[in-house]
Order: sequence, then structure tokens, then C-alpha cells
Amino acid sequence: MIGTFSTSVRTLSPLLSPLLRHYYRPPTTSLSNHKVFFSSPSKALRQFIQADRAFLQRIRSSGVSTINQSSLRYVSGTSSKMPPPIFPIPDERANTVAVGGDKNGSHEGEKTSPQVQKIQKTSSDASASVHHQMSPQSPANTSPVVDGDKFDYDFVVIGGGSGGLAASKEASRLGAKVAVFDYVQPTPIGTKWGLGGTCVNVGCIPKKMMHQASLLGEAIEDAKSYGWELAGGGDKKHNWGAMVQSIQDFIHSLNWKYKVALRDVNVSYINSYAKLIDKNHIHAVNAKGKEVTVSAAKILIATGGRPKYPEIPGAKEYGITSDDIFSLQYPPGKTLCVGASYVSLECAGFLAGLGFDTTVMVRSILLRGFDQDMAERIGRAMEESHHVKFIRGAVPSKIEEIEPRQDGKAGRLRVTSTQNGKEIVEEYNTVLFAVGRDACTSTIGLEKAGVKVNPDSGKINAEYEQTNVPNIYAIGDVLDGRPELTPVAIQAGNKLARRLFAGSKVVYDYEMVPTTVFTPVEYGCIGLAEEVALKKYGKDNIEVYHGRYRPVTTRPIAGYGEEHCYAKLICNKLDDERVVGLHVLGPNAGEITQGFALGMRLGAKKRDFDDLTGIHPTDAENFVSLLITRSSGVDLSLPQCCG
Ligand code: FAD
Ligand code: NA7
Repeated sequence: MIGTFSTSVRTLSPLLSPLLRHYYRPPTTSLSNHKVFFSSPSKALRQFIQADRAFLQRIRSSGVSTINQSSLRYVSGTSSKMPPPIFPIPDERANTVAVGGDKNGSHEGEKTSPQVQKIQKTSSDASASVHHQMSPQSPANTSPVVDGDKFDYDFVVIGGGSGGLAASKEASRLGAKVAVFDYVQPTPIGTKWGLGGTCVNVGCIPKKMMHQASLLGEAIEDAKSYGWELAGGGDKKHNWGAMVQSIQDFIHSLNWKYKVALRDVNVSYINSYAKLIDKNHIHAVNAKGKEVTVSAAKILIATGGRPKYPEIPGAKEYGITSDDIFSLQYPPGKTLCVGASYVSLECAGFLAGLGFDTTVMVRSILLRGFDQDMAERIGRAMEESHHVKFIRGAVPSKIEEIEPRQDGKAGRLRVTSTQNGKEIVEEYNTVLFAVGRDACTSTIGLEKAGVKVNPDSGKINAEYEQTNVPNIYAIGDVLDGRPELTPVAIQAGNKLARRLFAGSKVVYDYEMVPTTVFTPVEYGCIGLAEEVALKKYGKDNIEVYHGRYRPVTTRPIAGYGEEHCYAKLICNKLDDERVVGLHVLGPNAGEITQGFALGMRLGAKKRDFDDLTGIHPTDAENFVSLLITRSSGVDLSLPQCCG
């Protein structure tokens, strides 16, 4: 009855209250207060289970349908009463609806797949939301039986980033014998970092902190409007070195915590670069050249991606990327950010906010893949409110060194570029390339194990995270056609581990994923871009409700960003104005979008937004009063406060 073990510890954590409180560390606040960290909601239960693997086996064979206090009592023999299932294991054929959930079986932004199903909520399924399930015949619906006798490990994960760590810990909690290989190859200028992958070391976390550092600089100006005076009447001054030190200290504390977390759940961490030598064997080498070969029943590829460099003279010698900027030992000075990706715009945004002369070189459009109306609004906001310069229709062709970078000081670089056929030459202290990322798949022996990659993208095509080789799986940024985001990698990793080692059939749903671009005026979105909705449903079937708004949460006196703050809902008229896209440009757009994402995933319609009572005064309340339609052509003026 291993299948009955399917409900994960994490899913059950609400049942195990009061053990399971969840504290969180606000990502935007004090770097100096290291006291409050994420505390795992399931720590007590995890320790309990990990303490006794034999006990875990008894749980698996006992026939209990879920793990909670009463079932643990039953398994441990302190109670003879077999507990009733709290989360019933549904009969998928009798008790499910197709993804999309509406009458026609279609759901905005979601692909209807015959193999992916949603469980209907039952009255006893009180705390379970909709889950996506695999049909029994799906190839990745593998047996959870662990083949530990034949192999060194049940599960080996290559890559200790967001996805790999999540999957490895969850698999180990569920009783598998697990190892994680993680190794960081230094950048061309020698930057390297610790355990945790891109997000923690050179991605989301330091990026958000530098974004916050730049917002705080603006807040100092704003504070003056509220009567705050700087001591001595002096101007604010930013210290790059102090900021980098604080951020790096914080990251190092996280690297340490990740190691401890792996040890806590008995995952072996091997700090070596790993390659497949066949479908069950991995060979790895550490920084000192020490080699190890291990075998595994199941293998997960979670090696993520690394920034690309353009193939132009001087790019690798003199340029840097997002892998270097967050630990740069000197203030970057006058900086050219090449590329118009979200990484480029975010870096340009915080550099400008920190006071550096910043230019973005755009080859074609801003933010390919995002709503283009919003992308242009972001560009205007960066230009007008944050003095970021844009060079459009240009690509660099050569970087030359005028003066070398030294410890504590940026160098001087001459950048030659081509703009609309004309050559332009300009001097910068730093050139940061953000021209896309390569999946780390070309040097890990995939071909030896027979794993196929898409030759165009170098990424792995893996439905339900299973590659073409049945015992080899892939998650995170190496996956072809999936959003490259940390929560996506984590969710997919957790769900995969539960399918592999606890008989779960729940798959991760990659549609309707919210995200935010942390430019100085933030941009949050979920669902379809306007141009995609128009193409998908036709111009006559789409209505756009939109409005400008005055941000009330920041700088109301200085009028921060009020000419740029904007909210829009894209609605499908064919489906009773179901909202298929939500977009917001304004302070704290990430927080706003996260909140509304739940409604969007539950299929909210325009009238649901209209019926919602706003929280006043907030920026998010603008979504409950969007009255102007794009089709009316009415000019968007700024509303007055309070009705
Ligand atoms: P990674 O986290 O990249 O981890 C892969 C790990 O595998 C790395 O440690 C790597 O060194 C290691 N590795 C690779 N090959 C081997 C090998 N052969 N042997 C051993 N180890 C190996 N996402 C968000 O959700 N929000 C954001 O705000 C956000 N901001 C970002 C900002 C920047 C600048 C960047 C670059 C990314 C950002 N992302 C953001 C994306 C996010 O960081 C990634 O989607 C996420 O880290 C992907 O996780 P992963 O597990 O696939 O890979
Ligand atoms: P993206 O989204 O792949 O964007 C790359 C950007 O760099 C894009 O603006 C490109 O312009 C530009 N680019 C690419 N090559 C060059 C050269 N040679 N010169 C100048 N500009 C160039 O990269 P990210 O790193 O932001 O994101 C990676 C993924 O993370 C992405 O898929 C998102 O889903 C999340 P273009 O538009 O092609 O003209």
C-alpha cells in the first residue's frame, strides 16, 4: 500500500499544528537582522521520521492513507484505531474533471491535456486545493519501489540549486537514499560561490537586495518630503563595498544553512562536478581532482543555466555578467548593460538607482516574451524616472581595454557597437552582458546515457519531468519550454520526488505562473500578454480594462512613478469576461501579483474583481475599480484619491 503514502508531509503540514508554524523573512527588509529565517513547517515530523527509517518502512506497509498524528500513533502501536483517510485517494476516472474546469473543458492559459487531470474538491478534502494528476498510464507515473540494494543510491541529483535541493530533500524525507552533486565552475573573471544554485547566489536573492538598496536611496529622498533631515544637511552617498559585503555575508549564511538542511534529512552532499557515464552511473571530480563514481536507480538533472557571452572580441576578457555583479569588489562606475532581457533591465534599474551612469543596449525589443505594452511602459519609466539611457537597435562588436580593472577600482573600456548600420564608440567602466542563458547540458554526459536535448536550445524535453531515458528526470532551467523561475523548479522538484518515492500522481502545472520584473517601478504579471490574448481569441473577443493610478504606498508627496503606474486586466468575452491576463506596473507589483494570482488560478472573472472590496489606501485596490476599456478609447487620466 505504498501508494497510500502519497500525501506528502508538506501537504499535511496544516494538520500537524501546532508544531508547524511558518515564519518568513521579508525579502525587502533589514539585512542586518539575521534572526528570523524560514523555519520548515514540517521540521518536527521530519526529524521524527528520519530518526527511524524502520519506522518509515512500517508506515509504508501499514496501509494508513495519510501521515498525521493519529496515523503515526496507529503505526507506532500507541493506538489500535486505523485512522480514516483525511485526503481521500481519489478514483481519477470517477472523480475528476479535465484541466480547465469549465464547461468546454478549456481554461485560459492552460493547455488541456488528456493525461493531466484535476481532482474535484470533495467535502472531506477541506484543505486540499486543486491538484493536477497524472493518468495511471503516464510514463512518469513510476513505481515508488526503491531499488537501493542494486545501486549506491535510490536517487542522485546533479545540481544543488532551487530544483535539485527541493527534490533531493523531499525524496530523502520520503525514505529514499539520496546524494546531491553540486559544483560551481568559476566565471571567466574567477567569481564562484557556494551551495544553493543561481537563485541564492547570483540570481533572485542578491538581485532583490540590490533592488531594495536602490529603492532605499529613493526613500531617503522621499523621507525629506516628510520632514526627515540628513545629519549635517549633507547629500546621501552610497557605499558599494558595504552593500556587497552585507549581501555576501547573508548569502554565505544561506549556503551554510543549505548544507545543514541536507545533513538534517540525510542527503549526501558531494561538492564535485558530475557527469553521466551511462544511464545509472555518474562520475564526478572535485576541485582538488579527487574522483568518485556512484550508481543510482534514478537520476535527476537539475544543472540550471549560465549566462551567455556574445562572440565578439573582448567579451569574456573584459565583460562581466549577472554571475559577477553581485559580488563585484569595486563600484562598477559607468555601466553598459547589453541585452533587453529582464536580467539586463533589473541590473540597469538597480545600478541607476544606486547612482551609476547606466545605459541599456537593446538589439530589438524590450523584454521579449512579456506583454509589449507593459515592456514599453517599463522602458519609459526607467528612462524618465530613473535616468537610464537606452541605445536602441544596436549590438556591440568589440570591447577593448583602455585601463585594467584593479582591486577596488573599475577599469576603462572602449565599446564599439553597430547601430542601424553605423558604428558608435563609447567609453564605459563596466560592460555587463545579459544576452540570455545557456542550459548546462552540453558537458554532463547526457549523450552517454542516451538523453536527448533540443538541438536549438540545448534544453531537455521532458514531459512530466521524465526524459526519454525512463530512469532519468530533469527539472528547472534545463527544461525546454518551461518558465525559468525558482518557485517553478521547487514545485516541480517536490512533486516529482513525491511521484517517484511516495506513489503520488500529482504533476506540476506550468501554466498561469505569476512573475515579476524587479525594475525600479516593478512589473508583475500572470496569464497572457495582451498581444497573445488577441491572437489566441481574436480582437473582437478580448476586452482590456485598464487604468493609471497614483501609488499610495510610496512617495505620495514626491509623486513617485505616478505617471507610470498602471494596471490592466485582459478579459475573454467568449467566457463571461474571464480574466486571462493581469498586469501591473507600480511599487510592490510582486506582492500585488502574488495576491491576485490565487484568484487568477481559480478562474476569476472581471465581475469577481468588481465585486471585491478594496483595501484602502493601497495600490492593489485599483484592480477592483478598473472601468475604462481599451475599446472605448477613453483617455487615461490619473484618478483623484478616495473616489
Ligand atoms: P540552478 O539554481 O541554476 O542550480 C543548478 C546548480 O547545478 C548550480 O549550483 C550549478 O553550479 C550546478 N551544476 C551545474 N552543472 C553541474 C554538474 N555537472 N555537477 C555538479 N553541479 C552542477 N527566478 C525567480 O523566480 N525570481 C527572480 O527574481 C529571479 N531572478 C533572477 C535573477 C537573475 C540575475 C538570474 C540569473 C536568475 C533569476 N531567476 C529568478 C531564475 C532562477 O534563479 C532560476 O530559475 C533557478 O535558480 C533555477 O533553478 P535550477 O535548480 O534549475 O538551477
Ligand atoms: P533572454 O530572455 O533570452 O533575453 C536575451 C536578451 O539579450 C534579449 O533582449 C536579446 O535580444 C538580447 N541579445 C541576445 N543576443 C544578443 C547579442 N549578441 N547582442 C545584443 N543583444 C543580444 O535572456 P535572460 O537572461 O533575461 O532570460 C533567460 C530566461 O530567463 C528567459 O528565457 C526567461 O524566460 C527567464 P532579442 O530580443 O533577441 O533581439
